[in-house]
Amino acid sequence: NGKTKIVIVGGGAGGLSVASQLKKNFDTKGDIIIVEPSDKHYYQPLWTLVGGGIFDRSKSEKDEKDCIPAGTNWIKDSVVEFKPDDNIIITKNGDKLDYDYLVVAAGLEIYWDKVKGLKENLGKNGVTSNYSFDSVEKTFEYIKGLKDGVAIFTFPNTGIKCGGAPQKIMWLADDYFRSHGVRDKIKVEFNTAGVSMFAVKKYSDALDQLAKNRNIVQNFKHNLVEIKGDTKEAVFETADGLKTEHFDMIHVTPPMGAPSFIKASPLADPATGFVNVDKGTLQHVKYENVFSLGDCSSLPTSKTAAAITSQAPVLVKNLISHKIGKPLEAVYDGYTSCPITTGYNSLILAEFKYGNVVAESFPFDQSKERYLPMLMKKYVFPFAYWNLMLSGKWFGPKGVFNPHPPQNLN
Ligand code: FAD
Ligand code: UQ1
Repeated sequence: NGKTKIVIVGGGAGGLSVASQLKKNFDTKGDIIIVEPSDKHYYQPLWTLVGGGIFDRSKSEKDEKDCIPAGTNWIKDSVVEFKPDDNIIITKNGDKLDYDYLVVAAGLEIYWDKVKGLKENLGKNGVTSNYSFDSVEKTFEYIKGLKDGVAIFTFPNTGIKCGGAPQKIMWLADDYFRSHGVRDKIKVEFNTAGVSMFAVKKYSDALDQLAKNRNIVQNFKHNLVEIKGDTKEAVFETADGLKTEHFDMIHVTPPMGAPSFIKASPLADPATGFVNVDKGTLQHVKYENVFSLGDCSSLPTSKTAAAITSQAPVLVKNLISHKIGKPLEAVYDGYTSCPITTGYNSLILAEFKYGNVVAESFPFDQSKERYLPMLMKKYVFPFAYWNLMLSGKWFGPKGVFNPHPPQNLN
């Protein structure tokens, strides 16, 4: 009937950006449907600041219904199966939905079970994590309450969303301990399964120097495998076998990866389980009418909301080009950004693209700690997210410049 039916899986940062940009800039002459099971939408980047006691967690949460772009349709259900050969998805309620185009933006799954004892102790016995709305408030409670002892911050042996977040909260805690006169009685440790502080050398070097200056113990190739709540012990896999350490508080970044329903589907990259898309066009490598962006995609860049500001316009442009029979010309360069809070008044703003090539927006050296980007993290980015990005008007470093020429689909 000439109508184009676009189904978007996931109403998070990526799904809603795409829905809004499609709706705003193109007359799709059809339906944009968002399948999203959650009543709530979260601005997860705020969780670092909530964990640091700067904002209340309620500021990171809105009702999903108030975030769904006008003129699009929300189906409150979750997808359990993809049948891309038949252009169908199947939902938990048992409904079959057909589509002309499918956009997959279902985020990451957090594997809380993969660290023994973590689920049982989360929010208790000094064990916390900024990686969930439910536990994030405990982080500041434990930071505030610690007067002496050992504070451990972990990084898992999987890829994660926001590669800097495991240490952002450590730097905030270190600053808090200092300004409250207890730092010399607390040992602060960064125990990472990785081999460096950050994927990009420029920032990694700056963070190594900072760790020296601020007396942080860095333990590389330390993978958290177990939490013993009653004795407040953490067990790490290391090159020399298992190592048990006592903690008074521990901030855990849990292992995470592709959602299982994606992993088990024909859309998955067999190696990683993520939706297997072309790293430039964001089109699926096998199914031409399937696109993906954000954390659940195979795009080989650091998974952030900032990255989505560059991915969404590329996806939308290419989807429309495909629809009108034109070549897919928009190309994503891998842009991503990680605002690393190094204290309550300072931040290192990492920005880079594919190949870990530095791509900074400002005319100063962003690997130096500064106050201005901290103000952006606290006020500009949350405002831009809620008021501009979710409604299709924020393009990251490009600001509110709209890269789409309006286009009629028919
Ligand atoms: P999400 O925003 O996670 O959305 C996924 C959506 O899919 C969810 O609404 C979910 O309910 C839905 N879904 C899941 N399963 C299904 C299903 N079966 N069917 C349908 N829908 C489903 N990014 C930055 O840019 N800067 C930062 O400073 C920053 N800091 C961070 C700090 C922390 C502590 C965390 C946790 C994240 C941080 N991020 C940061 C990362 C950022 O939040 C994510 O990269 C971003 O939200 C990814 O968007 P997404 O749409 O891919 O996934
Ligand atoms: C960004 O655009 C953004 O989106 C709202 C963030 O919030 C999640 C960010 O953290 C960052 C770093 C950006 C990138 C934007 C600029 C101006 C560097």
